[in-house]
Amino acid sequence: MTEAVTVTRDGDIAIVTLDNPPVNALSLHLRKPLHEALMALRDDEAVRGLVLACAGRTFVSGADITEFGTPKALERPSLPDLIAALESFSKPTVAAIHGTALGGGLELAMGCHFRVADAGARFGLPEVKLGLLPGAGGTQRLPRLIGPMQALTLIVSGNPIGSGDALAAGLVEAVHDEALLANAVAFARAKADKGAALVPVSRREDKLAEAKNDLGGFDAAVAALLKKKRGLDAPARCAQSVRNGLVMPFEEALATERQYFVELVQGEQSRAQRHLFFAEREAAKVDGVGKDVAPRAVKRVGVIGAGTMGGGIAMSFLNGGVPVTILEVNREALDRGIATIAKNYDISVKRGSLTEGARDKRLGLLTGTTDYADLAECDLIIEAVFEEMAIKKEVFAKIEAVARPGTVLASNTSYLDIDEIAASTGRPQDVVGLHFFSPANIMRLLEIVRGGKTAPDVLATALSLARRIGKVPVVVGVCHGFVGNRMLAARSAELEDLLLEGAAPQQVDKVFTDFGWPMGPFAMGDLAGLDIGWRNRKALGKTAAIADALCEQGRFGQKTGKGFYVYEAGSRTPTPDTEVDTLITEKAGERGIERRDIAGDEITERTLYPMINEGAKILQEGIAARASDIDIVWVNGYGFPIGKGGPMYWAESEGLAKIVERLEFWHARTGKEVFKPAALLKEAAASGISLAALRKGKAA
Ligand code: T1G
Repeated sequence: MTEAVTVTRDGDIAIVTLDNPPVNALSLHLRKPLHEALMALRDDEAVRGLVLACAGRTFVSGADITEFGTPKALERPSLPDLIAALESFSKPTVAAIHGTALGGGLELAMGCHFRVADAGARFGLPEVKLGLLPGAGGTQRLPRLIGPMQALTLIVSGNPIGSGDALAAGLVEAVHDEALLANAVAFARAKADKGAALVPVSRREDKLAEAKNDLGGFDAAVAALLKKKRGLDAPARCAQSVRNGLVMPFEEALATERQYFVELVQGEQSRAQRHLFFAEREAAKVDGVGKDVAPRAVKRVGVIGAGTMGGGIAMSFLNGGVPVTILEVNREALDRGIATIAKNYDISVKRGSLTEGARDKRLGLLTGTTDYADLAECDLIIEAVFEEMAIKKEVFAKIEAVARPGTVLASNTSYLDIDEIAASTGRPQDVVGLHFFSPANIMRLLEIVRGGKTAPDVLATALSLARRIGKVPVVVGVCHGFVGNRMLAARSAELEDLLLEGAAPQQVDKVFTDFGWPMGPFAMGDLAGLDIGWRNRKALGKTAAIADALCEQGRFGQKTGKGFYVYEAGSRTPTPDTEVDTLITEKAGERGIERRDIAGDEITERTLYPMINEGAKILQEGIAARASDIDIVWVNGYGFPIGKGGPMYWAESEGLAKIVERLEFWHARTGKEVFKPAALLKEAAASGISLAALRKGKAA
């Protein structure tokens, strides 16, 4: 075990180097020796300045999240103790930052008088993503360095900024392309030689002045930022703590920040969001695909189909800097697809979320063709054509005819059997499912569908490519709908009957939005287009009384201005429509159904509980290796509220025994399969062992 803290000298400048792999988190075994070193160096007269640096790939990435909820987190010296020690120095202290200075790592660096960064460094306070707020002075010191408004945005979003933005904002004093440590030492020495007055960040007030005089403007900015954070406690606390710094003395605002932190870290939402943090990393650990399995090199990707999905998938790769050859059946379809991609980028440029340079760079990576032969140079080819097995097989035959040996052959199918597709080729080991979620360039989830013969290095390639383009990968097994869509079908199974029996679309949707979903199933159907489900049902010989009737009237949802709701011209806001209520009443009457008032709990029990039940069946069958993988699918693919940790995590807090009891009630009452409790769910409920523990990491 290397020393967590080493002190070396460059003349009269002391260099304190932290080394706590893999990301230099501020674990207790690091905090203790660091505090001792700082106190010794502070009083050492031979030392005229101090540089705080890190070994390994990154500067401090924050507090050690694994310590939260354990005595170690509370054991001193705490992170605030370390920062206080730094601020007690009467000689210049300089943080030398490479990699990512995040959370407590950035807070530690702000305890120094100065910060010097490597050009590739990134800076952020991502605590809000863990259901927390920066609890070691971040909400007080960052505003003093970059101003309250910029600090507010960075803290409430939790997103990092690069070294250029950090320099421009005043977060760092210098940025270097190389020789970071030597430059940091020279910076410290120059400050020591100059003998300039050293003002700790906590004593700097000038950047607060403007906001102090315009609290109304600040509050308006807060309101705008919190709009998208509905139902979450941490963002509001982050904003309140920054505001406290404008109206309270520093020490009082700091103490209040600590109080907010203690409240949040003990709260259910932070526990759920910390669960998701580790779950996302667990999901990338796949049976038989260890670090020894090297991914295949992917220099260019072929995308077949330039429609909504194909275009979005192409953009996902372009956004990650991966060159794309996109193919369509004819020039007109190809030009339309490429024009849509360009238009989407133009919209981002207009919104200010993309520079013109970045747009041009991404479009410069895109090549279009109508000739399969042009795909020969691609290392991975993914098809996003019509969801029809015969068509998929036809396309795979064409791909196989041109693809080099070793090229990965992927399908974006949402439901279909990857093994059947693979068996139609002569190279099933190269075939994998890459299920993107619409809009593919926005949604972070990527279901990697592992066929029976998919080679381990093909999975490694898919996992590595997912990370490269900023997607969250989850490896799933082959079944109809894999993990997400299979559970979505279970969640949707009762929707029609709930309407026929007495619920209104807006009532059902409100139960969902009150739960924390971005929208309810009927509004979602209107957004996606009711005609898609209608076409799928017809292909499967299935019917849905109300949705079919709406489609027969041409009410496809937002795209036609009417669906389950009506939409004023140009508006996306759903308005309940009495015509729909009349239609539902008519359909119920035709079926002799006596309509009744339906309580919210019943709606939850007949939608979310079958979804949990299907998740347990998926675990039982090994389609998902872990319960937490299912949580990652739903949070990143369908907007399951992060403050509830994902469906399987939420089910444990809801109580498995209660869920099983209610499923058995509805199963007895209706006889429907969707309510028949899964054996694994009953086992977990009866034994008190969590689903996570019962199925931890066991693949099929
Ligand atoms: N604590 C403990 N373990 C951590 C960790 C952390 N802060 N960050 C990462 N790990 C583990 C991770 O679980 C994985 O473990 C391994 O390190 C590599 O991580 C007081 C309270 C730094 C950008 O939220 O964003 O400070 O799976 O796979 O892709 O105000 O890790 O190998 O066993 O993600 O290169 C705030 C969280 C904490 C940063 C590197 N800080 N980390 O990404 O590697 S709260 C964060 C990250 C706080 C203060 C508050 C990323 C990374 P394993 P990885 P990566």
